[in-house]
Amino acid sequence: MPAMAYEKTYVMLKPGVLQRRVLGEILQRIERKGLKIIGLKMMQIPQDRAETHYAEHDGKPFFGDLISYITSGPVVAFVVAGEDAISRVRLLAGATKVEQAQPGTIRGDYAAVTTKNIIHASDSPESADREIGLFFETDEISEWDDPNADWTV
Ligand code: 3AN
Repeated sequence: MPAMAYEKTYVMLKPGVLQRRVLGEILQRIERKGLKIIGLKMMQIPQDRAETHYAEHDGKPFFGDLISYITSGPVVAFVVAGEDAISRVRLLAGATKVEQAQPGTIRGDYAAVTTKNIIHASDSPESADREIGLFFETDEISEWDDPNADWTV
């Protein structure tokens, strides 16, 4: 198994989370896992930034729906840090396609439609750097000392 690495990842709860009043439940799953929230905000994403964020999907049949959904209301965005944070949040999130998302995962438990699959989480260190830079200013991220580090590393 490759060595673990301290990572930061960009996590975004899509519109629908606020309307459904499930923000706390989803955030709790990330905190309970022992990951650290080091950035947190609510925002309405402008169209052009949404297109930059999802640029790899430009031209795919679901691109228009994806952009209109992600800009349809406020999202709640996080920078999450911890050992192997990228893959751990992806595991908590579950598979992209809702019909493959296992019960017990966030998508498996909260999403019925793939385009509206409730959560975004960076898929690589390169994506994480790019996405954190796209949505967070440096002074919006606060690293903090963790007195519970013995439980999480
Ligand atoms: P993930 O969010 O799991 O990294 P990506 O990057 O392939 O998955 O897809 C980005 C977003 O595009 C997904 N969260 C989902 O909302 C949407 N999406 C991806 N594939 C499809 C699809 N086949 N049909 C509809 N929407 C899709």
